[in-house]
Amino acid sequence: ASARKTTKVIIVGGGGTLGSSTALHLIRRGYTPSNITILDTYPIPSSQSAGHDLNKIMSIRLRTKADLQLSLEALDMWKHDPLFKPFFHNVGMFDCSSEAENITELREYYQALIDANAGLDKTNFWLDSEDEILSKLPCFTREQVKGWKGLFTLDGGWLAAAKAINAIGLFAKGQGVQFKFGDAGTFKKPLFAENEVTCYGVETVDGSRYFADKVIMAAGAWTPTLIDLEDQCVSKAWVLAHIQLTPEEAAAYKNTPVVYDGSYGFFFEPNEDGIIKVCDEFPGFTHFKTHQPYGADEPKCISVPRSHASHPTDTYPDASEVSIRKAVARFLPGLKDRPFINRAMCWCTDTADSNLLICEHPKWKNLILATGDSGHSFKMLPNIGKHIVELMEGTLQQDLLNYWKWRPGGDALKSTRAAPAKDLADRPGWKHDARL
Ligand code: FAD
Ligand code: FSA
Repeated sequence: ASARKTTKVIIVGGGGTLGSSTALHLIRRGYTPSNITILDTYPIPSSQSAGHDLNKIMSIRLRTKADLQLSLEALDMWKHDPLFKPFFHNVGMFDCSSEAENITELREYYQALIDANAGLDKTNFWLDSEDEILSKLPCFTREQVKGWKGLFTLDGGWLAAAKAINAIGLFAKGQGVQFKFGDAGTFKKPLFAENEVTCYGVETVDGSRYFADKVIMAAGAWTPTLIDLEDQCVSKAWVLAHIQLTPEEAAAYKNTPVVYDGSYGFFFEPNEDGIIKVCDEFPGFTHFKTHQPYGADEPKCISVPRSHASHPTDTYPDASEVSIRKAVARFLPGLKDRPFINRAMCWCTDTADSNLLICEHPKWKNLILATGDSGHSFKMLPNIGKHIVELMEGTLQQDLLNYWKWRPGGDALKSTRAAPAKDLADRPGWKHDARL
């Protein structure tokens, strides 16, 4: 406990999802807030964080072996923790399809949830008929849901994502955490003691130097561009679009569950301003460039994010417009020709097996990686920081240590997705200025 009072921690990317969660759990565990420094390019909630969004899906996922534990912990905190509760819209979620193969997979997934022996039979239901589906989705038409089947979960819904990170930021500021943003908060390189092994701080782009006992690298999709991760993470963009509804239209969709179909994408009920977010589902876009992260002997080919925040005039590929329109036609046929008011790309970083990468760097003591979100980690905002702090303190449970260890090899370009990501440079319609 006394070590917690005096240990200094720097969180690179502390304005984002995993980083802000880490700051919260350091404070909750008794670290002295003024010994915690959050560095980020943008003020918290960082506008280039993957979590800087109207909404994200919450549901129990079983994609990796750690998912059951992590999503049950997260669900409990989204429901009951006073800091997070206001941001969970527990409207339910419908995972569905009308394709035989996908329906079989969804049934297996439903069965796996029941077999997990976590009481999930009380909150998960198989919807097999149009009537059952329409009872949960009254804003859909019978014609529209013909042949659909799927899993309805009461544990699901959506998270007001940027607002939840903002709430952590306000709490951390109130407690006296130190913040540096802009060039003063943008990581340039780690700093090492004379033995060249013990990391004791960070230099930022403006030349400032910050010193600490532990440095947490939680820079999301940017992490592999900052520190050589030996190809364990490949950063990829996904896309989203917004549709503006009138107040009358929005009222018709109020409290609609999140609807997800892996062959199309997903959408969320309108927010308080009548805005609906729609995403397509696909294996992501890379942006490969020659780049030398710290620790690499020479420049290498790395997928480098280009954030919407830094490049607001960038477009997305024509194919994205087509597939998001297809999702709108599937879920919201009455709005299929409605203009999109915002389009954006949002960056995550995949590992080969979709497990996170949360470990001390094998070469450098006290430099801790907290990344490899694999495009599904927002839902863990309330609890992931607890495990990052456990790793830092050497008390992380053995199975999580093993899933999240340094593990070069494998194919992070494909990861556990249907196909490898395609590069933005080859995608017609992707327009951007020359600046990186
Ligand atoms: P981020 O939240 O992106 O944080 C990284 C931080 O590092 C940022 O704040 C950034 O500004 C900062 N940074 C970058 N470079 C530097 C530097 N040089 N110095 C200092 N700071 C730096 N997950 C779900 O659970 N449910 C969903 O429904 C869902 N939907 C998604 C939809 C889309 C379109 C996308 C793209 C992702 C979605 N995700 C979802 C995934 C989720 O958003 C991510 O897994 C999660 O937010 C990643 O968190 P992170 O902390 O690793 O990265
Ligand atoms: O339930 C979920 O974890 C949804 S994550 C949403 C998403 O857009 C993915 O569908 C996509 O494949 C990528 O991982 C980004 O996040």
